[in-house]
Amino acid sequence: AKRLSGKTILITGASSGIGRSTALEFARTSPQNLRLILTARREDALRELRDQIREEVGGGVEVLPVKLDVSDADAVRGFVGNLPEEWRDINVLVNNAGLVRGVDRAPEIKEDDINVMFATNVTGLINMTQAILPIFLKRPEGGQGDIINISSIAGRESYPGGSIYCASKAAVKSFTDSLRKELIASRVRVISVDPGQVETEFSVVRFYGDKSKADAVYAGCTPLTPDDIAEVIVFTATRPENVVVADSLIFPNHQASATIMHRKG
Ligand code: NDP
Ligand code: 8X3
Repeated sequence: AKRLSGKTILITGASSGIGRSTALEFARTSPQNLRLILTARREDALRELRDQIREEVGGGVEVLPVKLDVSDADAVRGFVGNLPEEWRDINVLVNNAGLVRGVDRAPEIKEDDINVMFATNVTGLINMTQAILPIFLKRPEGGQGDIINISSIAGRESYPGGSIYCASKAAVKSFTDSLRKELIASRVRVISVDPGQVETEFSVVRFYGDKSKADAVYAGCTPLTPDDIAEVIVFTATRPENVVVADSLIFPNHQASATIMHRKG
C-alpha cells in the first residue's frame, strides 16, 4: 500500500470484468491517498463503480470516471489534455480495454469484427501508451511509471476460430516486448499480464450477447474470476521499484493451454 501512496492509476476498460476488479483491488490495497482514473465507453457503469469504491473504502481514494473509446484515435489524443490538471500526473497505466468478437474462420470472418478487434486491442492500446508515455518520460532517471498490458494466452498460442483475436493479442505481446527494450535506459516498467480463461463479459461479447453460448464456454470448468487477475495486476504494480514482473501467464487449475481444458462430467 505504501508503494501506491500518492499515485494516480489509469485503467482502460474499467466498466466490467478484469478492469473493474482491478480498480477495486487498487482501492482496497491502498485505501488512502490514491487516485483512480476509470475509463470505458459505458459511463454509467463507471459512475456506479466510483460509488461502490467510495462506499467500501471511503474518501481516501479519489475516483474520476471518464468516458473513453480507445478505438477513437482523436479521443485518445485529446484525453490527457482534457483531464483536470491535478489528474494528469499518471503513474500507472493499465491497458486492459479489449474484446473478442465471433468464432468465425477464414474466409467467413466479418470485416467489422476484424476492424473492431484490431482498433481496440491493438491500435487502441498503442495509442493509449503513446498518449501517456510522455508523462512518464518527464520524470527523473530517464522516466518513471508502469505500463501494464493485458494480453492473453491467446497471444502466445493461437486456436481455430480465434485467428483475429489471437493475432491481436500476439501484436500486444510484440509491442510490449519492443517497448520494454526501447525504454531500457529509463525506470519505466513494462509489464505483460496474460490470463487464461476468466469468466467476465468477454464471452458474452464474443457471442454478440448470447448468454447461453457464453455459459457453455465455462461448462464443467471453474474459470478464474476477474479478481484473480486483478490481484496479479496490483501485485506487479506494488513490487519494489527495481523489480519488473515482466511477464505472467495465469491459468485456472483445469487449463493447460489455450485449448486444453479438463471438464468435469
Ligand atoms: P469484459 O468484456 O468483461 O470487459 C472488457 C472491458 O473493455 C469493458 O470494460 C469494456 O467497456 C472495455 N472496452 C471494450 N471496448 C472498448 C473500447 N473501444 N474503448 C474502451 N473500453 C472498451 O472482458 P474482460 O474483463 O475479460 O477483458 C479485459 C481484458 O482481458 C481484455 O483485453 C481481454 O482481451 C483480456 N483477456 C480476457 C480473458 C478472459 O478469458 N476473459 C483472458 C485473457 C485476456 P465498455 O464496453 O464500457 O467500453
Ligand atoms: C481470452 C482467452 O483463450 O478464450 O483471452 O481466447 S481465450
